[in-house]
Amino acid sequence: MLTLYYGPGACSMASHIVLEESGEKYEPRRMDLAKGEQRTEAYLKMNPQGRVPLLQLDNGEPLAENTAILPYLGKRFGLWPKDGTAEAKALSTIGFFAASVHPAHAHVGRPERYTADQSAFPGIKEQGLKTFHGHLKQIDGMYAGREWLGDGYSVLDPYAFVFYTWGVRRELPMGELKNYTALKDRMLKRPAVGRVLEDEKIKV
Ligand SMILES: N[C@@H](CCC(=O)N[C@@H](CS)C(=O)NCC(=O)O)C(=O)O
Repeated sequence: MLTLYYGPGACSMASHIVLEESGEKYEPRRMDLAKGEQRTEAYLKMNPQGRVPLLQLDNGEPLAENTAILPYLGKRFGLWPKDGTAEAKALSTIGFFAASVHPAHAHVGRPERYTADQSAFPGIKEQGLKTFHGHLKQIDGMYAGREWLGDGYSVLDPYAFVFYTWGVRRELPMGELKNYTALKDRMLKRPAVGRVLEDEKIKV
């Protein structure tokens, strides 16, 4: 059985949604990130980066990083393209999300990662928010004229949905992003998404 270590409202929500929709029995392990549960010795043995998500595979081995976990879950549950070119495009999108969109947001919430000089925090946060907002606009463009980022619903869409919830959390004018907001509304119609939002206590 798979075990998911996740933090409420964190990027792990994408894997949480996929697992909840899969119909397969899995063990959800909630982590209190504010209390630093991701930095305990036992957890760091599984994921030396001290981050969620972490997926413990059927054989007990840990798998870290959204860029690996989401394709793994997608292949397991039929939410991943089979064609080589489509797969490369999906990987390109996941790379953009993990390497650009997510770190932009980290500048807002975790400025201490980028400088020890606390007087520089406001500038880092402000620029991070601008960059993050710019990426959300890009994602809005990616949804223009389509329901899902791939040929059908795939693991890319719950991942995109996570960043929408972060935009709401940062009080960005998300309603202006019409295509992205329509994606959010489509996601909210999925019963598993409702269950995950309720469990993680996230309002969107
Ligand atoms: N590159 C990692 C980043 C994961 C990550 O930064 N997770 C955040 C939550 S969104 C976390 O665990 N933060 C806890 C911390 O920084 O202490 C991935 O994409 O899986």
